Formats: sequence, structure tokens, C-alpha cells
Amino acid sequence: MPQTPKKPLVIVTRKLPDVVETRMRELFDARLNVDDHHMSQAELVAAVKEADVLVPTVTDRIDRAVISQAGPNLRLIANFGTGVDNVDLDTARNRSIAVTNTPGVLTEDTADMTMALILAVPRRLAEATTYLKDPRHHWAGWSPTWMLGHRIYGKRLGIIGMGRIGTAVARRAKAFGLQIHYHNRRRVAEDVERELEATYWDSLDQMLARMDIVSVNCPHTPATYHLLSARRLKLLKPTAYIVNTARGEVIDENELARIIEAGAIAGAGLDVFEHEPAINPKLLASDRVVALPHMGSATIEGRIDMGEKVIINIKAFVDGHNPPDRVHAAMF
Ligand code: 8YV
Repeated sequence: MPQTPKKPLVIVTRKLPDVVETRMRELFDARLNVDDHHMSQAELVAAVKEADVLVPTVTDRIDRAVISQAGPNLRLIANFGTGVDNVDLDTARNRSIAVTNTPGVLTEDTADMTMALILAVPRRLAEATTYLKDPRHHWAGWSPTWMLGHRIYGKRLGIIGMGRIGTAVARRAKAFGLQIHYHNRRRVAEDVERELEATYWDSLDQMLARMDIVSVNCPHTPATYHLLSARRLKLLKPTAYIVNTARGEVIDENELARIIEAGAIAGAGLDVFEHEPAINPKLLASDRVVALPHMGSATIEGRIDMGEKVIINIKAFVDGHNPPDRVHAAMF
């Protein structure tokens, strides 16, 4: 009788939606994180020593120390997430371990959240709802001069990183009457630029000095770490807002907190932070900051789509094909 091939041992570091876990159990020898505890570095090392495939998330640091202790079976790190800054891609490549991610399926959700922050901060949504719900306050009713924010229609939006998410943000923002400006490693295709009526800035410094709202939509890589440095943050107009749904590390968070406190910019909408889950307390204390707990892609539909992508990548890989979402250090 032919032997049924052994299923690969797939270790998943966090709890995933039930449908994804059920499918993983059917296809693989899946070891799931039922109580969703945050795995320590020691637990991650134990996992890579044993697994054929590791499925980490943004909360796991799969660094050189972890990957260099991988056992001979580990051939694939199938990241549950698009950003792969949590994985040391160079060490993985040197150990011939493939890495995949989940691009595309969280574009629209993340762009929606970016647009929500672009509206929420200038229009003071979080501040106003906090006021109403605070039992110490009593709303005295409408007033012509109370809770005034700023109009976004007609303002200049500067998008840093015009990939899938940046472009999806631009489409939404254009519909709200914002003028689209962008800085990117490369200029986007002419027809996209025309559709968005977008202005390309080769110089990030020059763009920053002229924008009303700046949206960070680029990945975190060695080249984008503190791209919005103390020097660049000083270039912003005092009336400007910053929105970040990409990665906290792209902005010097302490300096951002300092300039918001000093009133050197108007405010910020932040879904991501430099040292998650820690957040600079000055940002949390400011009513000119709308802070969210890294939930840009947090829809059930998105999470299921991400899980399906992870499964397809693993299945393709273990069946001897090139997984569709393979990533290489050179791509970033
Ligand atoms: C994910 C994200 O939820 O995919 C990304 O890069 O930032 C998030 O929206 C997270 O990475 C899951 O690992």
C-alpha cells in the first residue's frame, strides 16, 4: 500500500480566525496557539527548531538569533501579514529559508482606516466623542464657535509611499476633494498619475514643507527607518497633520510627540507606533492625537483572506512550487 505522505509541521504563533485554523488542521500538521499568548523569543526558538513551516505575525521578532537556531526542517517562514520587517530576510536567505507574506488583501481596509484618520484628526472626532461620554461634562448644546476643526476639501495630501495602499488612499482622498501629492522611490505609471491628478515630488523635504496632511504608507525597511526624522519633521507647516497606518519606525516618535506638545504641528492620526505595544505617553495625553491600536487591517474579511494567502503559500511551497507571495530582501 502506498504510504500517505507526512503532513508538514506548521507552527502558528498567534490565534487565527476559526475557518483558517480549521483549514490548516485539514491540510497540515498544524500546531496552533489556542490561547493566543504572545510567544517569547525562547518559544520562537523552540518552534523553529522543530517546525517545517513557521507562521509568525507582526508581534514576533524573527531575528538573526531565532533564525540561526532553526532546525534542518525549517524551509519556509509564511508571514501572516504584508510587512516583513519582523523577519530578518538576509539571515533567512543565507539559511535557504524562503519567506512569504500576504500582500493585496489588506489594501482596501488599511486605506479605509487611513482615510478615517485623515477625517478624524482635523474634524476632532475622538476629542468630541470623549467629551460627550465624560460624565464630568454636560453638553450645553450647539454653539457656532465650539469644536471647530479644519476643512479637508481642497487641502494638499502628501502620500509617502505610493504602492498599493498609498494608491488606494489617493483614490479615496481625491473623492473627498483633496489634492494628491506623493513621494515614492519611483514615479507611478502615467495613467495612474493622470487618474489621480497626482503631483510627484522627487524631494521628500520639498513636499513635506508644502503639505496640509502627510500620510505615511511605505514599508519599514532600513532605508525608511526614521524617514520622518527630527530634521524632516521640522519642515512641516504648523498647521499640518500627520497620519501613519504603515509602521511606527518610519517616524521618530519621540520627536513627533515633542513637536505635537509644542504646537509645532496641528496633530496626528496614528495607528502604529515605534515600540509597540508601548506608546509615547505624550501622544496618548494629547487631544490633538487620534491613537488606534494597530487595527488598520483588522476586519474579519481581511484576516480570513490573509489566512487563505498563508495557506496557499504553504501549500504551493510544500508541493514543490514557487509560492505566489515569496519575498526577497532586494524587494524592500
Ligand atoms: C497585520 C500589518 O495585521 O500586514 C501588515 O503589515 O501591519 C497588519 O495590518 C499584521 O502585520 C499581522 O501580522
